[in-house]
Amino acid sequence: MKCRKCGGTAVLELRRHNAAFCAPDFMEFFRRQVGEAVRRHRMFTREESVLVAVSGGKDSLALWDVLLQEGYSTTGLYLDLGIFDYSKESRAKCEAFAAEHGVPLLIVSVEQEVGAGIPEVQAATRRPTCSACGLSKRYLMNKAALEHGFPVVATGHNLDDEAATLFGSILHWQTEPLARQSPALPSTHPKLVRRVKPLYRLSERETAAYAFLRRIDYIVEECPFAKGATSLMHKEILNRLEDVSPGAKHNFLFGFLEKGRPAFERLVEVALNECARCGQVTTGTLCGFCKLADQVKRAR
Ligand code: Q46
Ligand code: ZN
Repeated sequence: MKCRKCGGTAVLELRRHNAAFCAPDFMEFFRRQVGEAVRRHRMFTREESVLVAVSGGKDSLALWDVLLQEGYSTTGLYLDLGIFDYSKESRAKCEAFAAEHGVPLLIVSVEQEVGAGIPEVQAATRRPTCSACGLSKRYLMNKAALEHGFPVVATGHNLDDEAATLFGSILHWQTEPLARQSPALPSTHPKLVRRVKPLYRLSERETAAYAFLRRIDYIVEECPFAKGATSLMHKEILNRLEDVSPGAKHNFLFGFLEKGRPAFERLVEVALNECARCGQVTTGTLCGFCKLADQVKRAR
């Protein structure tokens, strides 16, 4: 197998691009894909400070690494979810990465903000764990960005994550998530910062290869609550499709973004208010996070 660019020995074959690359040319390809995502969706400029949400996993640390290499001004944000040893280890990976690169890392603890870590929140609210966790993460990312003056939060979602989310939303024809699914969500309210996903053009296999080649020390174990999650099943189904038809995932997601999403956007119109208690954006009177915190308080 030869590298498409230099003709040297390739280390990675990318069937959906009908190409193979040696290590340096693959990393160049990876950086270019991130650059293309940032430019195409006007995610952020070189003058802006970007808050990068990091979980200690390969995707978010690879994202932080690329943005640093490309000279963007970044700060990491680690949300401590209080999920047993998984949170301790993932936090240590983020702290080590920040120290190694001499970059700032903000740490926000869910326990301090909600009154309990995610496992107790789940027990108190009887909501599916990932739903309580996802709600808390979105809220705390936006809050941290507002408090520290960041106009934009970047997350490490990759092509596989995005295609699996799309697949799940389509299975149930969830119009609101379909209207919102985008590599770059603009700020539609002064208290809502932009949310962007610069890795959406790169597959999980590619971010893993990048992290490996860059010798990034990340947490390999998954969150214990990820086991049996439907999103993993959707990923598996899409991987089987990809095996027999390279490029299927890419076409599925990119086709939707180009042709499907605009139609859903027109269907959904939401009026945004400020939460009566915390002042963050909500569609009701009290935001979902404040309701969650109330439930936790009552259960204690
Ligand atoms: S951290 Fe939270 Fe994930 Fe764990 S509880 Fe579910 S949503 S699986 S990315
Ligand atoms: Zn609130």
